[in-house]
Amino acid sequence: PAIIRREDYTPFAWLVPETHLDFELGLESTRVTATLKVERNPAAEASPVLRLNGDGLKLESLHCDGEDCAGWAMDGDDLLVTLEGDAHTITIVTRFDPSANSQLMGLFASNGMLCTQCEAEGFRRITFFPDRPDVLSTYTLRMSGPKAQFPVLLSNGNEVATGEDGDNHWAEWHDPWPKPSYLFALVAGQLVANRDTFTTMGGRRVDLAIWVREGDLERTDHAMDSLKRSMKWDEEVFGREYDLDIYNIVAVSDFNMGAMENKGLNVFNTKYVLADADTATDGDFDGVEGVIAHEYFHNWSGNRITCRDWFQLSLKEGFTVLRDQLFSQDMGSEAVCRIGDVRVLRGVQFPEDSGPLAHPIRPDSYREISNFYTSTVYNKGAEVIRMMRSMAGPERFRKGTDLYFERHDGEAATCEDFIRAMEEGAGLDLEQFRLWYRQAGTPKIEASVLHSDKTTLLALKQSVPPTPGQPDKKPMPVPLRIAMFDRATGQHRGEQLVIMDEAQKGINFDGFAEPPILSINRGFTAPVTIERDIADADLAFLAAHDDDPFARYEAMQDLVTRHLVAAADNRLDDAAKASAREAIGQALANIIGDEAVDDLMRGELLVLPSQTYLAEQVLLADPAAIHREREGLKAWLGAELEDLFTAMHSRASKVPYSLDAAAKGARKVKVQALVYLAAGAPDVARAMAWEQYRGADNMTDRQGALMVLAGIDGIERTNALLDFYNRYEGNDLVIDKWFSVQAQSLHPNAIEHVKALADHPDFTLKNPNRVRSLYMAFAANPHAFHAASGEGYRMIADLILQLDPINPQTAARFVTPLGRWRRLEPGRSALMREQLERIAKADKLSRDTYEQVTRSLG
Ligand code: BAL
Ligand code: ZN
Repeated sequence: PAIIRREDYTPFAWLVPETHLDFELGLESTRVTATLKVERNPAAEASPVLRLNGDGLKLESLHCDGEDCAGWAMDGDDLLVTLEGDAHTITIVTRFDPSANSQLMGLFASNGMLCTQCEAEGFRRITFFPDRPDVLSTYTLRMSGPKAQFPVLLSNGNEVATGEDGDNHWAEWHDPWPKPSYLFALVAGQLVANRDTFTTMGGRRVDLAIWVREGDLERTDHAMDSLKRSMKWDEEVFGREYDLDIYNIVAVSDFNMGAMENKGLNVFNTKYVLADADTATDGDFDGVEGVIAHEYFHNWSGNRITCRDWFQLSLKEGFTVLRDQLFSQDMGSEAVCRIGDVRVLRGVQFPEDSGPLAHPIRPDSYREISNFYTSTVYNKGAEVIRMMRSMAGPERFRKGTDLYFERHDGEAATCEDFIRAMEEGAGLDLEQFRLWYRQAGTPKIEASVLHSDKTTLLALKQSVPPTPGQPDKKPMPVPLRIAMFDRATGQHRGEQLVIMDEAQKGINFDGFAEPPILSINRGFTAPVTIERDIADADLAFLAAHDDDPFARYEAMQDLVTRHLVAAADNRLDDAAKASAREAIGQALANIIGDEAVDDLMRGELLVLPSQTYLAEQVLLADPAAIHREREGLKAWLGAELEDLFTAMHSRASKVPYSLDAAAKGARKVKVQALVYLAAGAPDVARAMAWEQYRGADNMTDRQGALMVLAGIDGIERTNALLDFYNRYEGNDLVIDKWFSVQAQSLHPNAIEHVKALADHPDFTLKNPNRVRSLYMAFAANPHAFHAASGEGYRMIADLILQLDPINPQTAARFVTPLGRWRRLEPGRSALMREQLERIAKADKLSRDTYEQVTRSLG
């Protein structure tokens, strides 16, 4: 497959001011008549050839200005039409079978309904079209079909006419806002709506509707509430008002992504719409709120201003992720949200940045754009814009975003346009900062405090590691919030923002009689790794006393990480291990007993660094050794602090269910207590978890207890898994949890369990949520996936080969866990690589999987 390069961008030779679509709908056969008004683009180099992208389409007929079209040819899947004049009307008829569309791109059937997904290049599976984001067109659509089968007919914009024709009915929709084809959407099916209204700051009344299958209606209130809060927040914080009279959301159970921001008609994975106490965890509730907000915010950052080309994806995604993060922070706890954001970044993006798939937030080339919907583009993209906000401050940042929205409204813009608006609007000099868009890799900052008499020097060093295609890097501007704690008072004298923009830099501090304690990258102001020269006792001090909650969390993580990395590397003798465990145990005991900390934050402070994060800290990781030490520490802490954990669990169990922060925090620390006790006092944990399971009046408690029970052999394990399945049979999203809990379990037979689950009648490769629930959970299982025999790697490779012909986009996502081979100890490294090579040799691979496998081996 061809490589597409950012530097090769040229504007499209033709404009398509109007697009008329007529859909004759059928699950097994849909006919589309597309009428495109085209005219030469004065801003582009003239070409008589109009390239209309297609993907697997069958052309039934083609007319130019009402006549048979003389000059046309196929170029692969694309249709090339040669045109003499400056303006024409092209009419194209295509027909396809939505029920056979297992890729879930374009128009597909799901549970008897029809639904579209067009980003990034799905529209070309519906009709021939310049399927690129810089071709904006005004869409008018007519669709018709059997009324009994498709009683609800939805598309972008406003419904302008409806009618009946025997057993058929039809609807016409018009979207007044010009948009690229990737934002087109159509839905037809048997759906019911949760309806509400929102009045915008300009007084426009907007009819809101969330469309679901009939039995799901009662689980849509949280989504609706989240939508209204998002609309209000975007007005207040970014000055953005909604611009249509209706806003529709449709939930669909077969979906590759989390959701899609189609103009006026968002299509959502059911996972991010449906939530109630009985079936959704607190994490699920937060997920719904965050994704509803994200898609809504795209209406401005993505739809009103879209991307010139797909290399600019972070322009809309990074910015929109930042907007949804700021929203969630305002809705809940700022510190806890920030910790969650950083956990995702470290768990997914940092490994991506240090592996074979590393790329800048604005990539330079791709073969299949679906492979670049990555944590780098999304989450690191958000961090990059967050750094601009930290440097400018919220008010100047807002001036920058105001200028961006005003200057580029209605355009297909670039990352460079955004940076320029920030420079002018927020008054920042971003010349060197542009490197964040060009360079991949996570910068490393080394920090040490040098003290003599009364002078203190903070010595900082920066390096950016080499990544594929980028062996040498330049230092980038890294904004670091820093504070120095005085040992005499236990306080710092105010924090400062240091922009570390060189390879080395020294900063002087006066007036400390003793060497101060460094608190650095407070609030995680920069997406970097920090290596600080600091004693364990000072980390313990910061874990107990830092006034920045993120820095407190960070100190605790550092304390544990250092110990586990050294222990896994066999660098600790018994005495050193014992004293490190004592120190960690004391720090955890302080956290459990600290009344100034709320439970939501306590729950974060108690989480041990993940195995992935620990593996990232070393050049060649031995997953078995890391696992052994991490579990060993957990067991030691569980046994040593058994009374504290049982008391915390008992206290938190008295808090009744609600969605307020105190109740969510109580549920979080209950699970944490069970996790430690399961490792250190399994009999106690089994009894407590079984009691929690049986008494649960909400999914957080129930799933938390099930997760613990799934890892401990005993009749309770069998009973809980059976009860959970029977209780929720038929509820796909909850049965997904049942699969995940078992696939992720540290139970010694997890591999056998996963194999059996793959043969379960409820398992199917056709549903991405179900595939992920079993196999993504398994690939994240630190024990089973890394089985020394290589069985775990083989199972993921088997899955990729089986799934690739069905759903290449989802199959390609499973290559990532196998791409870690260069960072593993030699035995596992060879076994993992062997599986990548086996996939690479397969007869027919999709473009998606081919690209990821070759890059991973590269
Ligand atoms: N644009 C694809 C889905 C999302 O990021 O919202
Ligand atoms: Zn998005």
